[in-house]
Amino acid sequence: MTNRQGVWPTAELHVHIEGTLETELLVALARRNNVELPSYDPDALRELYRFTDLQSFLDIYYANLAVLRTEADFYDLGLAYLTRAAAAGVRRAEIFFDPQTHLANGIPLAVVFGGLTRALNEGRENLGISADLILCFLRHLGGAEALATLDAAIPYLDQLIGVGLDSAEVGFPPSLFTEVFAKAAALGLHRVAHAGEEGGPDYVHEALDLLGVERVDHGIRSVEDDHLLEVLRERRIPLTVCPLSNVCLQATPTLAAHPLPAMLDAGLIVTISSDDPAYFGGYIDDNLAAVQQEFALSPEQMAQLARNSFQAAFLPDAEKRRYI
Ligand code: ES4
Ligand code: ZN
Repeated sequence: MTNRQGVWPTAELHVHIEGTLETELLVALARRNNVELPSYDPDALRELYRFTDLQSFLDIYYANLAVLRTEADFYDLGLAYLTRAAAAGVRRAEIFFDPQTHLANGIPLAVVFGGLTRALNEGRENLGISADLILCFLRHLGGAEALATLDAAIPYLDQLIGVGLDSAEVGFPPSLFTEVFAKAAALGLHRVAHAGEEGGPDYVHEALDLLGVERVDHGIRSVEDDHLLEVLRERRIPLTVCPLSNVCLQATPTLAAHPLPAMLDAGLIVTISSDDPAYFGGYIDDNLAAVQQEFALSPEQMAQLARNSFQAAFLPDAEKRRYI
C-alpha cells in the first residue's frame, strides 16, 4: 500500500497552517521581525508544549503568531508545510487559516492571502501538491465578528474554497454562526466545522443541521450518540480525525483509548490528518503510522483511509478519480 518512499499517498483535509509553525521558523521570524519570545532556543520552546486541554494549547499557539508580520513570513510558513507534506505523501491539501488572529495583530488580509496563495502556487508547480485555502472563523470571537471577517474576505473569494469554524469549542456552539455559514453557502463556499472535539455530540448535530457542514473536523465524541452515528453514516459526512492532536490535548487519555476503531466499525467515512503538527509531535505520515501500529490496521484498512481522504476532498469527481 505504501509507495516506494514508504508513505501513503493521501489528502490532508485538516491542517491549520499556523499550527505548522515549527520552533526553528518561529525563532527565525521572531529575529527577522524583532518580536520577543520566551526563549530563542527552538528545543527550549518545544519543551513548553505540554498541554492539558484545547485552551492550554490555544494560548501558546495564538501568542506565537505575533511573529507573522509580512507576506514573506506567510509564504515561508506555507512553503515549509507543503515541503514537509509532500515528503509525507500528501497529494492534496485543504488548508485552514485564521485571518482574525492576524487582523488582531494588525496584519491586513492582503498580506495573509498574498503570502499563502504564493506558497500554494509554488507547491502546485514544484511539489506536485494540489492545495487550497479554507478560512476559519474563531468561535470565541462570536458570530458578528465572523460575519465582518467574511465580508472583508469577499475581495479574495477566488483564493478560497470554503469556510471553517475553530478555536475554543465548549460555550461557543455552532448556533452562534448560523448567519455567517448561510452567507458563505450563498457565496458558493464549502462549509466545515470543528465539532465534537471537546464538545459533546450535540455540537456535531448543530454543525450538521444549523451550519450545513459537508465535513466534520474531529467529531470524535460522535461515538457517544448512536443516532448521530446513523445520521453521519446515512448522509455520508466525512470526519477529519487527528489522533496525535487528540492525545496531546487530552481529548482521549491514550491513543489506545481513541475512538477511531469505533468510528470505523460504525461505517463512518474517516480520514486522518495532522491538525497542528508543529505542536502535536507529528505530520500526517506520523499520524497514519501511529494508528496503523496502535490498532494493527491492515493494508486494506490503510488503503481505505487514503481513499476516504480523496473521496472527502473538495475536488471534482474526475480529479478525485486520478488519486483513488
Ligand atoms: C485547533 Cl486542535 C484545534 N482545535 C480547535 N481550534 C484550533 N485551532 C488550531 N488548532
Ligand atoms: Zn483543528
